[in-house]
Amino acid sequence: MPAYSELYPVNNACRTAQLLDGLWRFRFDPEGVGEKEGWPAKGLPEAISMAVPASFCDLFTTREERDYCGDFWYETEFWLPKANEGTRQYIRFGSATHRCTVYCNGVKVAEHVGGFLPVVAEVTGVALAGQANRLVVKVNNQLDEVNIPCGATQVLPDGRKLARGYFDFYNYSGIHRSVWLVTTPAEAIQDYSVTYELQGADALVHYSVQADGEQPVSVALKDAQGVTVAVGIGREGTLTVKNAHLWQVRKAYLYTLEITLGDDADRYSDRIGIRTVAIDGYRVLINGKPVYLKGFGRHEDADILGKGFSYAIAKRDYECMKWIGANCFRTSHYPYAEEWYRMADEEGFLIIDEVPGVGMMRSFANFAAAGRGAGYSGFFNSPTVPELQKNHRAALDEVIARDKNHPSVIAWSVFNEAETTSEYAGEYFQPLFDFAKAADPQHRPVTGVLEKTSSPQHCKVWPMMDFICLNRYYGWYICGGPELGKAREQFIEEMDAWKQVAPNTPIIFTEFGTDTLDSLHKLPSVMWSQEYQNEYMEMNFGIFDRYDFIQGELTWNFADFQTAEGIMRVNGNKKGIFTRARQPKDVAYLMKARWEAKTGK
Ligand code: BDP
Repeated sequence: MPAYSELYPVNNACRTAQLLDGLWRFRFDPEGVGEKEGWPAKGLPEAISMAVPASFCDLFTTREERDYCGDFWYETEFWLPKANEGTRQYIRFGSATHRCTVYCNGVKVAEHVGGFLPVVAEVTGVALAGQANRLVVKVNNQLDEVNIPCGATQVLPDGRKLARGYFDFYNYSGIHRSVWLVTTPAEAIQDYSVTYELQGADALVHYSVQADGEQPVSVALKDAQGVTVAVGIGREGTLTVKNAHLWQVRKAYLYTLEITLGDDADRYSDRIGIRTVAIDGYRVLINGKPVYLKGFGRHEDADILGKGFSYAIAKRDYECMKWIGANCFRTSHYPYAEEWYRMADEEGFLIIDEVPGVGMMRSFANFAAAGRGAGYSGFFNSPTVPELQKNHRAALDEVIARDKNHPSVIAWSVFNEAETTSEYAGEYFQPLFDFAKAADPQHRPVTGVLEKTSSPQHCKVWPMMDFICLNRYYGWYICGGPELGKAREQFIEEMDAWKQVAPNTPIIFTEFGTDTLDSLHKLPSVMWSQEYQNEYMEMNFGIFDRYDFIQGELTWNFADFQTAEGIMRVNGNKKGIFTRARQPKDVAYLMKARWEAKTGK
């Protein structure tokens, strides 16, 4: 478990949560002089204003600022009312990409590595009531091979640094998610977890609460009408829910779990959904019933905001995903803002929750190498791998702590397109898979996402997976355009090989797609045209329908998204089913017709 509570901020009689979002002060620090010059205590000299939450990148008008790589600093102030004395106070960042150091009134209060999970800094005793408190954050967005996502930091002839990801999304950076000032009682509820068992029409909810001190804990479970349906006493216990309303795919039902410490010393409430997840042979079961996964790999990505969270964008995205008949998405290639999961809980969407284990193949265009099956760079036999593994494990630890109670989360994805063909990769991943399995109280399925080189014969990691995720681009990176027929044959050949080795393991396609310009129509089709995107999809659907053990199709990508510049990217990756402005390409209607008709297999 991370050293701090991952509980999402709430307001109630015992706790407060105040958003610190807005315009903060900001400056770049290319020489890394901030600490030496005393910025944590004195504040940032010659600062400009900066939106929080947002990526800083697309707010600027020069290339140097947009592509800035190195240290950069944020500053704001906050007040603690005098009435807060006797409480504990925390500053909680939804994320800071990719690593940060937090200072309050000049005192270092937290350091965190990893750009897509919360950072919690306790400021009790450092922040003073009845005065403005200075909050200064140093963030850094360099890439290397010991942190995830992996990449390199190149130094240009003029001395500027450039982040070069071994991955296909822009290295958007900044404070991407909301920042909260949280107060709790001195003795507080720190965490809770729930697991479920279905017994006929009833359900057992096993709960466990972590809290400071020795005070007794009690819990109450309320239904959607606010009626208490079960109560429990003690830090661990089982609630019996008669005639339970199950949380179902695209038909969510949420109960509220209310936790009380002592005689109202602290309270915490959360919405939970009663459901089970299991793999049975080649089927994925939710509440014991098979479900065929339909949906997307996505990105946190939008015009201007970059990777900054916006409820408006998330709302539009859920409406588009509902319209098209989807039921699932993968948080490719990193954990998303917590609000995404809370909304999925409400909408009944399924989530494959991925850590930033991406870029584990040394190449600036590894999507192309991976797509063609040409990748091998000796990535996992480097001396720095133990340090990488430590950070990778920490990300799994933190994401499971953060997301373990979401009914929407059905699986953990440990990596995307890692170089899984060497013995070293097997040694690297086995402990991570074991860890993820053990750390999750619900023991959800654990998986990873395989590129083309990771074939059934050569991949060392697929036997560790509860279901196998494949990214395949037959008809795009392999045999595109006039060779679509050949692509189909090769695709069948590969699926037959999987059938030989793993006929009883579900296979989920987690990527397949074509770059498509919404401006391009062509009869007959050419690659990049909307017509070709349709033909490619029809070919892929034909393959998916041929095999029983294919139990899901999550296409790449929900929407067009920004990447690094390059000759294979036209201002970003255009494999969206929707444009970056979230309007449907022609293929969206094809997918809607298929997904609305397809209820299972
Ligand atoms: C895969 C990657 C994904 C890329 C995609 C593509 O997993 O991040 O964006 O290919 O090439 O290699 O579009």
